[in-house]
Amino acid sequence: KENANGIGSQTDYEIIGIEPGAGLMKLTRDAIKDYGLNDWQLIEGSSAAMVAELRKAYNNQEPIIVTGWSPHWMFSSFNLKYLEDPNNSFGGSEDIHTIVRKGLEQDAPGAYKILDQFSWETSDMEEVMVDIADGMDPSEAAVKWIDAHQDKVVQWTKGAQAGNGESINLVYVAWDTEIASTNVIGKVLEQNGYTVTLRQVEVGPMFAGIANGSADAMVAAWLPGTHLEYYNTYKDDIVDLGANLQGTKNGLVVPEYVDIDSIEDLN
Ligand code: PBE
Repeated sequence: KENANGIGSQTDYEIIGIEPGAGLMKLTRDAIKDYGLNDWQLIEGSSAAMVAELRKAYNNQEPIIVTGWSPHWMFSSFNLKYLEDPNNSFGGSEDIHTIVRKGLEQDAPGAYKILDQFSWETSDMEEVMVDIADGMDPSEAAVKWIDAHQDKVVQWTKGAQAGNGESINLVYVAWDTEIASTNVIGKVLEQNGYTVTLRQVEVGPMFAGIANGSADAMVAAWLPGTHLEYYNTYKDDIVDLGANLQGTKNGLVVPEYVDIDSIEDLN
């Protein structure tokens, strides 16, 4: 079997995915069905492995198809494009929400207020992501961003009571977006008197941890689409503080030099 433009055989009919539980993986499985891409296989792995494959292919100017999202530093490091999605399998642009456990407002009102007021732009997040991608330690990159953007941090901490060393456990998944945001908000909480732990988990346990109270907060819920199933499962046991960033995107991504434009071209 060979599709008309040869992209299938050039890529072994593989779409390079990320962590199996990621919302993006479910959206990609839906897209494979919606577009009838029966010959194609979605490869499970990790965000880091996906980027490593992309880098390798890119350096050799070889065709590759990956699952991708924005904001992401890879769009500034490589010339890439999203494949058009006429069926809208990946949905439109979304927001990233901050979600905390029930009772946090009573137990640590200052931390709750800071988490509630946390909100930034794609360009802010990308600044942190680029430094981390260039090899800076995430906590260092966070401090660098905080020092350079005191105007924003002052808004987040406005009116928030300082902590007295209370511990705040933040959970996150090792997606580049969330490594950046979690490190920044973690440092801000620390600078305001809290003892902060960052715990890296899978996406299911991230939601479950907030719902069962073993974790205090996360800033990593992509809504209304990507994490809808997790959200619906846990919505009665969590507190949704709304968007901390607006305007994300999910999709299939290829280097500019790959000669297809639409997911339909994979058929
Ligand atoms: N992502 C980045 C995540 C959310 C953050 C798009 C890889 C996902 O669940 O797919």
